[in-house]
Amino acid sequence: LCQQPKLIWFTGLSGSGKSTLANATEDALYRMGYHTYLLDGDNIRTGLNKDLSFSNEDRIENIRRIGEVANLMLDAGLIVISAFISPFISDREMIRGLVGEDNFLEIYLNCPLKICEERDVKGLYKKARQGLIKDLTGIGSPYEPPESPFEVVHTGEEKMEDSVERLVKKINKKIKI
Ligand code: GGZ
Repeated sequence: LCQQPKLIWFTGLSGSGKSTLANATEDALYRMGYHTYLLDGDNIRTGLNKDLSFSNEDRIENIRRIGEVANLMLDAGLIVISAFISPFISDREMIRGLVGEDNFLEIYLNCPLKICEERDVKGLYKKARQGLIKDLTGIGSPYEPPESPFEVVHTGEEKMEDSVERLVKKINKKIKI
């Protein structure tokens, strides 16, 4: 194997930039020759987990299944990147335990709710303020930030390219042989 399999776990609010950053990070690692796979809403919540809602119970099940899938991919030797809100500490800690402490690189996208709400790419925050969505994370449903993540990115302040460069350097030290 020419890489050390790791699970790079992005967590943060909707609109904090998880997908963008995860995609750019994967791109950079791929160009460095690493064999990567990105798990995100586009390939999980539309397929494997399309039966799940945004209730607490279903979010827990969502993250549990993603953890199991990621763990299989680690067995296959991949660098796995995931981009889910994953709002609960207990679920993220469960995955850390599942894949092993050393293999779990938790990256917290720390972005004020106010900025996520101003971006409101999908109009979800507006709908939540109108009462049309009751369980949007940050409004009607909690988000528990990591206590000691591998890295924190202030996506409301730092330029995306700078964040990616910093992350990739730090990740590279953990995955290179
Ligand atoms: C949170 C929601 C909700 C509710 C739809 N709460 O910004 P997006 O749109 O593209 O990404 C969000 C995505 C969150 O799915 P996750 O699987 O990452 O969530 S969790 O880890 O909590 O299970 C958002 C959209 O789905 N979305 N309704 N009520 N996000």
